[in-house]
Amino acid sequence: MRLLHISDLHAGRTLFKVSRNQDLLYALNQIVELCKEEKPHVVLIAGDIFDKANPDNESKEIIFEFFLQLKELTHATVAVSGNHDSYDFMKSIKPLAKLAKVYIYDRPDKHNFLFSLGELSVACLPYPSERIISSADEESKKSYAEKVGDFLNYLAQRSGGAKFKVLLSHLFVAGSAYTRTEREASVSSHYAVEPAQLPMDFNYIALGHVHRHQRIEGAATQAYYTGSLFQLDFSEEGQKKFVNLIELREGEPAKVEPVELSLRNPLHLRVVEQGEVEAIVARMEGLQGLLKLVVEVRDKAGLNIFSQRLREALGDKLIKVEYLIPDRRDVHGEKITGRRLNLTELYGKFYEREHNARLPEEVAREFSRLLSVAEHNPSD
Ligand SMILES: [Mn+2]
Repeated sequence: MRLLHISDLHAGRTLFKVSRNQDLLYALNQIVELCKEEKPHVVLIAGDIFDKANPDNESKEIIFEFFLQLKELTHATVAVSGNHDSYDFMKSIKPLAKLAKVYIYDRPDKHNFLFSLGELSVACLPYPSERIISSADEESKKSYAEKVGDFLNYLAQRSGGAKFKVLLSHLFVAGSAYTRTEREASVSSHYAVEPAQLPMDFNYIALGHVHRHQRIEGAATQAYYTGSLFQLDFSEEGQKKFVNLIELREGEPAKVEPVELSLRNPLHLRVVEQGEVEAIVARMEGLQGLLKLVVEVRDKAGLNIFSQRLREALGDKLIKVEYLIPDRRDVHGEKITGRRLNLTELYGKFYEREHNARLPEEVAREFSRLLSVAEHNPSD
């Protein structure tokens, strides 16, 4: 039995008002080709299919077209809602999706959670919102994470006697060393389910929510986040993207093979000093993808012309320019204050005051990266 696990498609995602649907299409085409070659019996989609609760028409077209392509290549696709998906919207597309052999589980449901196909059963836990989890277990004073743990056990106990059992869910599991930025930005420890709470009854656990590909350490069975299909924002700069091929054989642990996706637009964040536009452009020329520049301002008066020329030279590749203005004083040594400073500038000033040194490029870069995580919250 062969499965393909993908997650976090985020159709309709934008970055500084630039649509990322071409990046998504580029990934989906690779997934379709992979299905042609590897012929998985079932495709698992672990949530965040759409980026917004009310998806735009283009995004719906892309997803429905993808579903139709999968219909020809697999026996079935099983999908759960993520925290970005609207339960009601996902419910509304269920009947038509079924015609494409895509079986959607729109919200946590103790009666309707099990997908079965031959030797395989898939227990589905769509994103367990706090509201739904509390109403399912009103009496209990347990924490959110404990209630989700109970829900998982309930599903494990009722997943029947199929030869191969898989859990498909969109939730946050604590304890991975590789998810710090995502976790700090978008999920608190309150929402973190411990790896030990993942039931051992499953041959494989297909997860969505965290955008970096990783295996869950400390889980009793093989549990993976496959992560987003393309770099969603600058916090994911440098990250490679994957989907998982899974081979299930009786009496053996699942064989998991991550398959790397190529990226249409890798993201790049660079800090540059205001100076010769041509020199900066030359440094950026080799970069394929989308670029955000943080400019250390040297000549405020020339800034307009500078950024205009920068935009002309770099074109659509440049999607955001931020300015870092150093502390300036007038002839009496008084600070010149003009417009309100942005956060990067404020941090630069803070750093200068604390360390009596100019903000180093690496630190500025890291600050800008963290800021971009916060601005695009919740990116998971
Ligand atoms: Mn997501």
